[in-house]
Amino acid sequence: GPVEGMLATAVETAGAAHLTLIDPDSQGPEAAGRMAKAAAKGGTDAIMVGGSVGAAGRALEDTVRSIRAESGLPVILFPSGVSGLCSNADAVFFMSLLNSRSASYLIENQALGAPLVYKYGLEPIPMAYIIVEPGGTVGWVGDAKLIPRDKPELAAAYALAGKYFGMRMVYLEAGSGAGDPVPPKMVAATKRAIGDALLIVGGGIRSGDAARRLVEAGAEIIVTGTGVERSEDVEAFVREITSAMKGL
Ligand code: 1GP
Repeated sequence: GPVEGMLATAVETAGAAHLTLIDPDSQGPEAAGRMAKAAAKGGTDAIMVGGSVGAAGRALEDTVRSIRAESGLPVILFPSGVSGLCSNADAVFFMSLLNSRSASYLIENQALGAPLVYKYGLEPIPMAYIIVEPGGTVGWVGDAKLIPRDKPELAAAYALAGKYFGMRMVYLEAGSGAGDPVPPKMVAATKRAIGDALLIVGGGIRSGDAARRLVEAGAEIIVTGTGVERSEDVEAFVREITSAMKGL
């Protein structure tokens, strides 16, 4: 699809891509639009919209509308369940939380959501979602059997299973606001395992140096949420991350 193709092209041309995560529960639609516009100026490639709690309904739709209008960037939904879908986004990370203990996050929400993805005309981007320690809110909500930080081979095994299921993207998640990002060794082992599938890494990335270390280890798409939300100067923060990680 067009959004997946755009991300693949960004990775091919710049070596890596950057996604800004905006949680509709953290600010109003107008502020979300302003953040997205500044992030676009800072070089982000697309906006992810989602959150574990309260990212649904009217707030979600209005946030997506404002982001698209202000930034001109594609919006990719990052849903925690069926309620994280809406009709005015461009695409959806159609993901399974592979290390969840709960059928709900492995396949049930996906089955209930699939007809809506079709009806809304959203571009589904198949993704293996894997949560690593400490895991944060999403680890708790998603009932994840967290991958220990010193077991890169376990992350790589889940990721390879996702690739064999046909998922074209793998997301290693440390949890929003994590003290430290996913360890570079785990990123490297995972990238070696999945070959041409795209590797997304997020959670706790707050500096250009951190983003660069992860890209050097094999990450192709870097996600930042909290850093953007807390930043006084969103454009400068995003520029720090994107300039450190692109063209390596
Ligand atoms: C959460 O990985 C993302 O799904 C972003 O994490 O908020 O720590 O940037 P941060």
